[in-house]
Amino acid sequence: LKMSKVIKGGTVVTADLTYKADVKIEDGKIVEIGPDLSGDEILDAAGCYVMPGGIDPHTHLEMPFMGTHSSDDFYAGTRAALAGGTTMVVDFALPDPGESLLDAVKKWDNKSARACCDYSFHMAITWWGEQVFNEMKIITEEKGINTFKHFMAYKGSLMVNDDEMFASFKRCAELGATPLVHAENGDLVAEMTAKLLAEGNTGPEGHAYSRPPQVEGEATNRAIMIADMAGAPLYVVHTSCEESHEAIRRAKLAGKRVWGEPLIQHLVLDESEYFNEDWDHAARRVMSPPFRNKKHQDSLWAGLASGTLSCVATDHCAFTTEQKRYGVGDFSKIPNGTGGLEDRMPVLWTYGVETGRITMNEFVAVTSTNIAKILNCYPQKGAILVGADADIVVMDPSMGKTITAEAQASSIDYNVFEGIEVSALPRFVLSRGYVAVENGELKAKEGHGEFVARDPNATVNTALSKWKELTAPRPVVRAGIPATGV
Ligand code: DUC
Ligand code: ZN
Ligand code: ZN
Ligand code: ZN
Repeated sequence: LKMSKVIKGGTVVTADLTYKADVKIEDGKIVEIGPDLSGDEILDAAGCYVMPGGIDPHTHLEMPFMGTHSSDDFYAGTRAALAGGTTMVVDFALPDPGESLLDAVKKWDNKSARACCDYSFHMAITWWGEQVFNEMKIITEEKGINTFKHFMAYKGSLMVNDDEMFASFKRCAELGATPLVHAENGDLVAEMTAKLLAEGNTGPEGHAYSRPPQVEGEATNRAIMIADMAGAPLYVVHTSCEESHEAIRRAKLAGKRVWGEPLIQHLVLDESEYFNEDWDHAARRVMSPPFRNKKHQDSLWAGLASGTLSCVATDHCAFTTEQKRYGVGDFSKIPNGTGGLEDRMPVLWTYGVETGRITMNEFVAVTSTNIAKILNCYPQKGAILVGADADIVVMDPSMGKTITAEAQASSIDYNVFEGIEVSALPRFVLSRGYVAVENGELKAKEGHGEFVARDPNATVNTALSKWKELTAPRPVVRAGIPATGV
């Protein structure tokens, strides 16, 4: 006899429906949805919303970066995820320049063995050559990775140039993969940084001065046009400003498959954080892109409501205060990154749903369902449907808390959302049927997480015709010799 569980008495909320129903789970999958279900174990969801578990499409766990490693590894990071109702994370396998993509996957396989929730990988393209071209096929067809990330910033380390991006985007289109971009103009950032430092502007606020919205808007627009020529769709990570959002809106209206991903940090925190007199306070909030002003925040919220922006992520890349202090006297040496995995769902609920900026169904769409579709793992993930994985968050709007670093699962010594009150928290979180949060108590299990393989995406190949059209042989209209001579 199988052990079954029933989530009882709650309101099911999906990206398109809200209705009262019980949800029955066996062998890690949803087996029945309906009224008055019975089972071996009952999880009382009275007064709660039963939603697909969150998917964070953008994390950097134990990432080698800026002379150090991000502090939350797959164990600490996925515990934090589960504590906040996120049941799947997508991290970036990052080859060193010259390194085999397959070796990078092996490294990330090893790191992720400790994961407490399910996970997948994007593959970063940090260099270009025949080997990368060839290995992209193996990565897509045999390793279950159909997304490739390109850094347009971090000149001298992770950055790729336009010709490399163009080659990689064309390869993505051929393979049914989706390119991702970190869109900031790396050349301009490098120049701005050098000028600021030369003028003695060495504090954390210099980081924000060096990366204004223009560098993001320019790079976003450039990546969109390159993707369009390559016949590939495009996913723009951490869209933080109106300039970038505007380029994405324009592309969508022109019929291009382009998606934008605001971070919970950019939706809620603003640039005034960098002008705090406490160096540590400001440095802890240094990330790329930097926090923006209220005008940009309003733009991002409007994008979520209208559907021009698709997914809310964290870019979780946590560094301790000690690591942040590598940048004392030179902001360009402050490791870039902030945490957020544990807080994304409750904070978005509080600032989005509670305020009426987005509906509950839109909340589910932008925290889970939309990205599951883009990544091609829907409805295994991102759905409350019979046959789907039982990755479920039972949100309780009668639970609340003040966010503190002291109570967090993340391993770092501060929290950028410190002091913020959230108005809903998970009563239960299920990871493929395993109860990882029970009545608010975290019971994450090391190594429970499994890799989610994602097949090539059929929607990508439909775009290939564009590249074929652009490269079709052109008519020779006239021979190159003038009739009368010159
Ligand atoms: N931005 C960050 O802030 N950290 C990690 C990488 C990135 O692009
Ligand atoms: Zn290392
Ligand atoms: Zn980035
Ligand atoms: Zn990132």
